[in-house]
Amino acid sequence: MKCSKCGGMAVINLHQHRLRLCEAHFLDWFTSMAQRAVEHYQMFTPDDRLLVAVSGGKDSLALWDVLLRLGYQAEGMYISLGIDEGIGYSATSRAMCHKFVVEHHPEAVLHVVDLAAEYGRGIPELARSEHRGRGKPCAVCGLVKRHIMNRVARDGGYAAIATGHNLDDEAAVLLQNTLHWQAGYLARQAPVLQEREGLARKVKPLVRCYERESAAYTLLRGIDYIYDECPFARGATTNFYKELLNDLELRSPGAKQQFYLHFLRARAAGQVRFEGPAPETIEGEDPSGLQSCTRCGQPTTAGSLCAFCRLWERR
Ligand code: Q46
Ligand code: ZN
Ligand code: ZN
Repeated sequence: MKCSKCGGMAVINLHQHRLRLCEAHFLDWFTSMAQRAVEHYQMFTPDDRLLVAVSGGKDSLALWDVLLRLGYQAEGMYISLGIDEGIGYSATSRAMCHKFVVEHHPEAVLHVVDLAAEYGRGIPELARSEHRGRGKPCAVCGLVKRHIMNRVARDGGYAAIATGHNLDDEAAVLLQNTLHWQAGYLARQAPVLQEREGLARKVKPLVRCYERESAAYTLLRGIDYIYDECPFARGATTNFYKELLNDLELRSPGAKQQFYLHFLRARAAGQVRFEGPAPETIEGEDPSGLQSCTRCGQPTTAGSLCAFCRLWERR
C-alpha cells in the first residue's frame, strides 16, 4: 500500500477520504484536520488561552498534543475521580497525563483536581449517596466534571474548554438523539457551544476525525495512554450506537462522516430546524431562568444551591 502523497509506504488507509498515507503525511494530515475544524467553526485563535480536558485516554491526549504542536496556548486539566474498581483506573489515567507532559511537552501546564482530596469523596462514594447514581455513577460523574471544568475555566479566565470528542462520539450521540427525536439536543449538538450565563465556551477540534485516526495518531507519535475504558462505561448505550455505525461504515465507507457533517451543514443552512425543551445545563437542569448558586456562584435553576453543591450536603 503506497502513500497517496509521496509514494512511500502507507501506514493507514482513510477509506472515507480515498487517501492512503505514510507516517509523516498522516501526522500532518491529522494535525491539519484539527486546525481546519478550529478555523471552520471559529473555535479560537492563537491569542486565546485554552483549557484542554484530559482523561489520560487517546483522544484527549491526541488533542492536547496537536494543539501544542500547532502553537496554541493549551493547558491541560485532569480531574481525578477516585475510581479504582480493581484496575486502579483513576491512578493509571492520571499517571498517563503526567507521563505525556514529561515525555512530550515538559513545558506544558497540567492542572489536577483530586475530587476525594478536595471535596472528601470520589465518584463511587458520591454515587452511592445520591439518587442520580442508582448504581450507575455516570450521571453524578458528568455533573461533577462539568461543574469543576467550568469553575476552573471561569476562575482562570480561559477562553474555552477543549474536549477530545471525535466524529464517532458525535455521530453516535446524533444517532441516539435522532432515533429518539430529542429535538432540544438536536438543536444544540455542535462543535462549539458558546459561552453563556456563567457557562464557559466549549469546543471540540477533533469532530472531523474518526476514533481510529486519533488512535493511530497517538500510536505514531509514541503517546502512551490508558487502554482501559472507565469500568463504569461498560455497556454504555453510546457504545451500542458506535457499533451500529461501524457496521454501516464497513458496508459504506464514509457513512459516519456523511451522517454527522451533513447534519451540521443542513442545520447551519436552515434546511432542518429543531425546537424542543432545552437540554441539561451544567447542573443537569433547564437553563431558562438561571440564577447564581449562593455557595459557588455557578448558574442554577435549583434554588439557592446548585446541584453540585447540593451533592455534598447528602451523606
Ligand atoms: S468517567 Fe465518569 Fe465516564 Fe466513568 S463514571 Fe461514567 S461518566 S464512564 S466518560
Ligand atoms: Zn507520504
Ligand atoms: Zn454551587
